[in-house]
Formats: sequence, structure tokens, C-alpha cells
Amino acid sequence: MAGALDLLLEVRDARAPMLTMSPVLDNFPDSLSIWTILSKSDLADPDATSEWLRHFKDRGRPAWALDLRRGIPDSLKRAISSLSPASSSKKIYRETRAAVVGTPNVGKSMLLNRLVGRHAAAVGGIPGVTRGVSWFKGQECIVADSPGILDPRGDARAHRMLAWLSSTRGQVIGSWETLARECLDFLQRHGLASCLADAWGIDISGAPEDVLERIGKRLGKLAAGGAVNLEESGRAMLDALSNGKLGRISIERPRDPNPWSELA
Ligand SMILES: Nc1nc2c(ncn2[C@@H]2O[C@H](COP(=O)(O)OP(=O)(O)OP(=O)(O)O)[C@@H](O)[C@H]2O)c(=O)[nH]1
Ligand SMILES: [Mg+2]
Repeated sequence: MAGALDLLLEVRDARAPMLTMSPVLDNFPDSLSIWTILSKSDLADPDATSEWLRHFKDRGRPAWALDLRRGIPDSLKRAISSLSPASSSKKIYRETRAAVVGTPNVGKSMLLNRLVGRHAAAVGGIPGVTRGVSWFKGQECIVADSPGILDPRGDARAHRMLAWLSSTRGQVIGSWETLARECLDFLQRHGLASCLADAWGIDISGAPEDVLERIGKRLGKLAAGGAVNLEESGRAMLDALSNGKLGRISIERPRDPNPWSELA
């Protein structure tokens, strides 16, 4: 694919741009332009997103933060079409060729549909919707969609963190309760747990299992006999986090250590 390309559009989740960095970037020649799209910016903390945009700008990487459900700016479409060889050489008449890459479920197909101006590629809430590389023709460009790829060498904990954002739910092994407890522990340690108090009016102090129990009680996730169903509570808490019901939360800032190398 690389030889035929003018541009690589790398999509990352604005809430966790390091965790969702594409592992395939090193496979492309240095000469290829790479632009970063921070998707799901509507779910991310706006301050953190501003920090990320500055971070990429400082490194000479063009970057856009977008809510892909609302569309993409004309400025991005124009910038893409200006990369066509026809812009620099009158002898070559063709559209820009771009490929969309990224980890599972970050919004690659949704970006592609925005670029070609129609519902060309299937979009879905679960990872693994796109299975192969396909090309689609838009007005300003020809774009390839690709399946979400995760670094198989990545640490299991990083994969589990991705599952908090619903990026790797399909691959999660273990229980929702365990996943939710790990997530609660992280939110508490990073000063992010107040979103639970704001959304559900619960006490967020103490051990993660106690907080999960309070969430279950608050949401009425009770098993027969009245005990809290911690599995259901964990699932409900993670659903709420990943779909924005707990507010706009980013779990990474540029100053944080890189989770892949830290955890590897
Ligand atoms: N809130 C919000 N949801 C988004 C945004 N972009 C994509 N989504 C949702 O994220 C989910 C995944 O979108 P896709 O475009 O299928 O993602 P993908 O990267 O192509 O996924 P795979 O092909 O499975 O790797 C869908 O439920 C989309 O509606 C966004 O900017 N904001
Ligand atoms: Mg897809």
C-alpha cells in the first residue's frame, strides 16, 4: 500500500492518544506525510485535548481533534486535496491517495465516510468491524480503510486499559468486575474519580471494590437476595465511562509516561 500513498491518516482516540497509537507507523517510509486525527474529542477533556494538539504541533505533526459524528472541517479536506501530485506537477492528474490506519474502534471507518462524503464503510460500536483494506473514492481523494491493529507485543494491562474505552472489549479476558475495579483504582490515583461522584452522587473514597459496590447499589444492579451484582455493576460503570455518561474524561496527558513502554 505504501508506494501508492501520498498521506497516512493515523486515527487515535483523543482520550488516550498514547494507548491508541498505531503500531504500524514504523512500516511506512519517512518521506510519507503522516497526520494525526484525534477522534472522539467530544468525549475527551478539552484541556487535555489542547495539550495533545500542542504536543503534536511542537513535533511538526499536523493534528486535528474531531468529533467525527458531526463531520470534518473543510480545511482538512482542502489540506488533503492539496497533497495531490497534480498540485505540484501539471503532468500528473490524480486525486490524493490517503490511507486511514489506527487501533480498533477509534473511528477509522467513520473518518473515511466523512472524507468520501457518504456511508461507504461499515461503522460499528464493537471493535473488529473492518476486516480488510478497501479503497473508496471521494471528491478530493481516494482513501483506503483498514482493520484496527493492536501491537501484539503490547502488555496485557495496556490492552485492558483500552477496554475501558471500549476499544478492545472483544478481546478482554476476565470479568467486568475485575476490569472495573482496575479502572476505578486508576481513576482514583489520577484524580479523575470525582466524575463518579458528580454523575451518581456516590462516595468515591476507599477501596475500588467498595466504590463498585456503591455504584451497583446506586444503579440498582442487585442479584436475587438483594446482594449487589458486581459483574453487572462493573459493566454499567465501564459503559458509562466509555460513552461519555460520566462526562468528558481523558485518561492520558502528554506528560504521562508512555503506557506501552512503561508496561512492556
Ligand atoms: N462520540 C463519538 N463516537 C465516535 C466518533 N468517531 C467514531 N465514533 C464511534 O466509534 C465507534 C467505532 O467507529 P468505527 O468508524 O467503526 O471505528 P473503526 O476504527 O473503523 O473500527 P474497526 O474497523 O472495528 O477497527 C462507532 O460506534 C462510532 O459511532 C467520535 O468522534 N465521537
Ligand atoms: Mg472500521
